[in-house]
Amino acid sequence: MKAQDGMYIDGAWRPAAGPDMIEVVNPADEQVIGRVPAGTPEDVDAAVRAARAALTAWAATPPAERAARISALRDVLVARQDEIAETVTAELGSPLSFSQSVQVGLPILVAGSYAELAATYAFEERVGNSTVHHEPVGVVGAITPWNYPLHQIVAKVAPALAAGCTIVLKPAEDTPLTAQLFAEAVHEAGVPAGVFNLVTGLGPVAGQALAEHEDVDLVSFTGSTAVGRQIGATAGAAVKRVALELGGKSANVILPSADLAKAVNVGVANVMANSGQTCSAWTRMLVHAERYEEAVELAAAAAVKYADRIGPLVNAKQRARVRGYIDKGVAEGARLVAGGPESTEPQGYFVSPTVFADVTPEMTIAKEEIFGPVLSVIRYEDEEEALRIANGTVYGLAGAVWAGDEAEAVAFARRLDTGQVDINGGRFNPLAPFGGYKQSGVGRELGAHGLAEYLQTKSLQF
Ligand code: TXE
Repeated sequence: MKAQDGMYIDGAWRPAAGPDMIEVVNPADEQVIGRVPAGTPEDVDAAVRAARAALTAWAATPPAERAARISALRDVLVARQDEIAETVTAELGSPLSFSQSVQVGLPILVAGSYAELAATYAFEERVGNSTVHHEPVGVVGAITPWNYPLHQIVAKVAPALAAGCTIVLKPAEDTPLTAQLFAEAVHEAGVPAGVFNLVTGLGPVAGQALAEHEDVDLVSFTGSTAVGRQIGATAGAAVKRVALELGGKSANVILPSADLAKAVNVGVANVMANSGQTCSAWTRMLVHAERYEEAVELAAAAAVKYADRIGPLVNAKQRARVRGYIDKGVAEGARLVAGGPESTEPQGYFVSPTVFADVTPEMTIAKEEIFGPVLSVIRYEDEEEALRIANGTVYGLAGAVWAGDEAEAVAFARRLDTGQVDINGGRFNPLAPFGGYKQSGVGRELGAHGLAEYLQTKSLQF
């Protein structure tokens, strides 16, 4: 695979400060497909200085012109979508059709929505005798994970550009090639030098240097709760803005009046998509006792069909982690009805689509984010118990409610402590805010709420 051997800083690819490289591995066959430089604090510092130097001019650029650059960026992503999808598949392992439709398709929609929002957002408003100005926060440090390599980048960079911020991106070390293609697209789109900068590297080195850099005004992080906690603490100590999009353990609540087969099949598809490496995945399926066994059978049958359709997990560490959870599920007494810790593939970091029945809310697999193709089916006796179980987690990122009547599902969804709920299946909306209640995070991405994360307000009274 094509790989740049430098960092994209101040509008050009520049040699990295240090000699170390990171190997990029294809998780489907465990072969090395490229190498990118491992950034040092020196690289991060150079990128932050470039972003700072570009800030005043970009912040003063009329929103319509910023919108034109984001629109051009979207067009380049469209023009290069096949190449990007192939790269995502090579370094993450997701099937090519999924890379095309979701991994690249969604960020194209998101970029388009921010081109529009940048042009139409009320950056200035009159409130009583005041004028309120929504101004860019400043230099943004964006740290992104590997599970949706392009989407996670676009969900931060597009609103930051729209707001008039400048950016330093540190993408996940597992998927840096997609990030390099994104940097090329930014360049092709004519975004001025220094407005967007890319430093590849390891989390505890380049990521930490960016999160701790004193000239970064806002850190926007998506990843594990453990690292998010640390970044939040560092930002708190420095009194700087932070946005955290962390883990989830979302509930798929199937109410007795729902179309059971549809709810179960869509629910299983949701968990198996991207091999379960989705923070918003509906990993706990809640079914009424009366239809519980029927649901378990449907779920097991549906899961088996994904055996030769899902990709591998991103790396050996994630596979070991997911297998560890499956072993724990068995050890704690859950009933394995599909899959298991092993895979049928001779090579690659595959795990079989797995379904557990008789899962109770106290079990580890019902409490912790597994981040693999593993579904827990949980029984409830009445609606109040379903609500207690659904809300009985430290997380609150997403979820689903199914009922025969939409109003019934909506009423239940309003009682869930979670940031986003799909009613009877739902449909992706790039303008709907996405983010966590409780320990799933701080702040929102997407739409006008996502843009507001990158703004600070100034009021003038006269
Ligand atoms: O995450 P990390 P990992 C969850 C999921 C998964 C687990 C571990 O449960 O199993 O996290 O995944 C950078 N300072 N999610 O280990 O380490 C790192 O380089 C600054 C949920 O891959 O948090 C990468 O760019 N940055 C999730 C990013 O943080 C640091 C998506 C995420 O990596 C750093 C991914 C440090 N000290 C995992 N350490 C979601 N919410 O979608 C690492 N990083």
